[in-house]
Amino acid sequence: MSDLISPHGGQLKNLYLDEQGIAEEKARAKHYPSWDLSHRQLCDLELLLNGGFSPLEGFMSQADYDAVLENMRLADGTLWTMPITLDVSETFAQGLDIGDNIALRDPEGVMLAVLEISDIWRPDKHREAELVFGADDLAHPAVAYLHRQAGEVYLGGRLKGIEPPVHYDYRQLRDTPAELRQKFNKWGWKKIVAFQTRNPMHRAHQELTFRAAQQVEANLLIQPVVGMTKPGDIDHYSRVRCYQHIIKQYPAQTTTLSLLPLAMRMGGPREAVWHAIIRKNYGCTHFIVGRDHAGPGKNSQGEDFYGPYDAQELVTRFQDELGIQMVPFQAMVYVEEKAEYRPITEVREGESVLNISGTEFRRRLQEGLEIPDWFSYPEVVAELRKTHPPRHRQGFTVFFTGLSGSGKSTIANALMVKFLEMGGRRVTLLDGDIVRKHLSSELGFSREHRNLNIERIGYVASEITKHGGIAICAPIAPYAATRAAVREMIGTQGGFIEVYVATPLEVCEARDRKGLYAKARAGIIKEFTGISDPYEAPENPELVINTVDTSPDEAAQQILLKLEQLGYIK
Ligand code: PPS
Repeated sequence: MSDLISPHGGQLKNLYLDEQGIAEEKARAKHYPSWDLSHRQLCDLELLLNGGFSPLEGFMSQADYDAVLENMRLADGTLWTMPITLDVSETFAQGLDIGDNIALRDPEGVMLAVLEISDIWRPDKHREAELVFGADDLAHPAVAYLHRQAGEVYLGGRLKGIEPPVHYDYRQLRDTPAELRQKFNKWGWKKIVAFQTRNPMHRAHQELTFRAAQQVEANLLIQPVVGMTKPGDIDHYSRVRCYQHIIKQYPAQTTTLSLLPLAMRMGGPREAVWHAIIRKNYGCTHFIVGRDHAGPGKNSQGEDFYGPYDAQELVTRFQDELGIQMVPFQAMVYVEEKAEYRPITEVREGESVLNISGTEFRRRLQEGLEIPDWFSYPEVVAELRKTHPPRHRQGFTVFFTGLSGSGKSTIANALMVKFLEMGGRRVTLLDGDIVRKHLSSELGFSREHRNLNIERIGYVASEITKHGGIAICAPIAPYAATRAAVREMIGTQGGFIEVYVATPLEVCEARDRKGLYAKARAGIIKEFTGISDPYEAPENPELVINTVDTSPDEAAQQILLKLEQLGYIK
């Protein structure tokens, strides 16, 4: 382990062991308990080991954690605003002691580092949420992560690095802090202004970054986050292809692109200070902080978590001790008369200003509407259109739910035929009976088995949807929570249309086409939905159909009209 000193950015930690150290740790590791790192922990580990999080030398001790929460400083007083902790489950923590070593592994089981445990504690997560993110509100992605995903126990201690996490994507665009500093030295770059982003860049971003670089007479580093960003963001593969187009818009030799494997917390002001420290570690002298830096959006009351310039204010407060200079920026807008971008504060009276918000931009993508040239570059828009086609070219799932004998399968079959007649997308029918034969033949009708059955259907349907096809599912799916999970899984891939076939139990029972209700009443079939097992009716389905007064043909038509209204068919 060594500290690298460089003219760029001061002291840099390097927590990797030398060859001999690695061989020794590997030999000892067979006796160590192993912890499989989550995606977020993998991101944190990478930046701890390569010095991106200098001066940290491991996951935080309880003293550092408390000091960061209370004072935005480590226990020794060094400025640091974000807790970097290793959360594990109660089960894993049982039997661990201070002084123990644990092997930290990637999802394939490769040992990346060893943690020498110095602290074990159970954090008060409500306090952490309040102090770090300003609100214990699940609408904040990091608070939701804290309560829903993070383990109950934190382990602190020094790290001994074995090897960095592997990345197969965009290897030529990934640099460690030491590598980037070396490049800057080699290129003769003395002043470097860094730009952080988690979104595709359009003209306004190009203008803003270019002006920032001009203003401080510095070279420009575009350093987008490719670790974890806000749930729902555009995937980093698409974004990086966009950045590769954008980079050509700057004068040659002045600007470079490098990817940062950071797991963002969307922590606004605290996150801005943290980002600045990281950029200093990467050898930058300046850092752009714009409007609503690392903002998480609205809280559960519909209000912004942070003010638009809170981040700039907090960075200003620590400016003297940060060791990197903030370049604050106002929002850029397009001045129509002048056909140019300008910070909003420099717009003169009478000038008309054009702007397209992120939400409006996504809507236009989704609906295949025009995106004007003044807003973005045609190459960037084309790239995003490839991975985010308009709704009428996306896949979708029609998910029927309802009692046995309610008419789900009949309507599903009628609907499938209509889709086939229309052509365009491939169609797969996942009927209850078909699925139970091919995917779930070993399952019965307990709550656990039913849920498993629905999860399997959901998984297959999400794959079909992802690939642009149509999945029609027609299980009973009696439990609301499982249906919600399926909606969530499929909704990120394309459309999800829940159709509640609300035929009353008496009607289903009177029809009793398979003779199952009679058997259920006689107790021959146990756990029968509606008779001896529950059915939780959907509260907000896209469509409700009662087959008492609706024929299968009419029902199929209603669904087609709903799909048309939502934009999935055209
Ligand atoms: S679930 O709850 O969604 O997993 O059920 P599903 O896979 O749709 O299977 C329902 C079909 O299985 C037959 N069947 C039963 N249904 C409900 N409860 C019990 N105990 C039961 N045992 C067998 C029944 O024919 C259902 O078919 P449909 O098409 O719904 O009538």
